[in-house]
Amino acid sequence: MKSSHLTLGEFIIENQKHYKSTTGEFTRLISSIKLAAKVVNYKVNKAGLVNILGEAGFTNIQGEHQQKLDIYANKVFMETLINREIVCGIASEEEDEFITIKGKHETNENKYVVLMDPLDGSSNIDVNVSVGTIFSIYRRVTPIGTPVDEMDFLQRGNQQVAAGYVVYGTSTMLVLTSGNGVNGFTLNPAIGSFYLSHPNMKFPKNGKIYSINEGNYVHFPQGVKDYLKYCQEEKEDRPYTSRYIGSLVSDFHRNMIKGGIYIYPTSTKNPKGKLRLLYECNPMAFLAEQANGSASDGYQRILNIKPTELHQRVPFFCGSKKMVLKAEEFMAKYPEDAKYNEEELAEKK
Ligand code: AHM
Ligand code: MG
Repeated sequence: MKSSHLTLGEFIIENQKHYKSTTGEFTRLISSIKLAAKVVNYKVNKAGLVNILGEAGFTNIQGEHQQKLDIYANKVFMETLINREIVCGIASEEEDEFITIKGKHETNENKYVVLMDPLDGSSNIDVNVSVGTIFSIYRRVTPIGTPVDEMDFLQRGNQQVAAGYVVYGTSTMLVLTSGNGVNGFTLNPAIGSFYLSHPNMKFPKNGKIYSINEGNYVHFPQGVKDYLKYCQEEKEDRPYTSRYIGSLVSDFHRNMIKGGIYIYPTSTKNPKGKLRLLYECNPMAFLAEQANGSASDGYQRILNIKPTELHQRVPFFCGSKKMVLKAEEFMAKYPEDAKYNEEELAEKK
């Protein structure tokens, strides 16, 4: 079968054949995410037409304004996963606590937990700029049949079974890894199916795009300032191009195709960074590594960080391997800046 004729469903089934002891649970889980993504896609694309734009008047746990579509997307993903009883727990950027999913008879025999950012970059919706959904899947560590525990969610990113994102862009794509490379599927809206359009996606080893909110420059740590100066220098293949959408999924997607680095560092305004380890950085880091890229907090591999809380934030440097390495070289000159989460670790001890 030609790759372009392969749907996401068929692709998963074909690839499941390679795993022994498969129960079909994973296939059903991805198919639920796919379904929820199609529902959200429909709504996102109608956003200009219906009265769904604007802030809903609530704030999430981080005190940020939630847009109506955030709430909608959260509800759709939650309900789809809960109603189909295919996971035992869910944690979402939009929920204060994780959700335990009970089975019909109060027991739940499922082994996966899902963590997600249902609609990332939602401040872009009002201006018709691409947004995305990010998800991350782990096998629970507590016994099957018992209620899930926080430790099922606070696993290192290197334990992820699968991760992916949906970008609601000029076309809608679902990009997925289950630890065997990264594949991109484009939604054919006429038929409602995702087709394999970008098999085996890879970051170019090096790139010429840097993506960062430079408006925060004065608040950045010195290592980041030095790296930015390096990007702007007239030398060798530099200056690089600056491209920042302000929508992680879209910035990542472009950089994976063209070669580049995305940075959301610590700053005096956000001393631990802005992005969340569990809902944003870990899944994107898993995808990046599976696509020959790299992801770091400036000093260490994102996927090795031991999470201490659900809504933990970390600085994020992600993209083409050589660019991330270079940024780390600049950061290494300021080792004291690696201690951004020390106080939190001390509190946990
Ligand atoms: P969100 O989860 O509240 O949407 O925030 C995450 C987003 C990322 O998609 C994006 O890269 C970043 O925040 C933009 O932040 P800023 O406006 O500070 O540059
Ligand atoms: Mg987000």
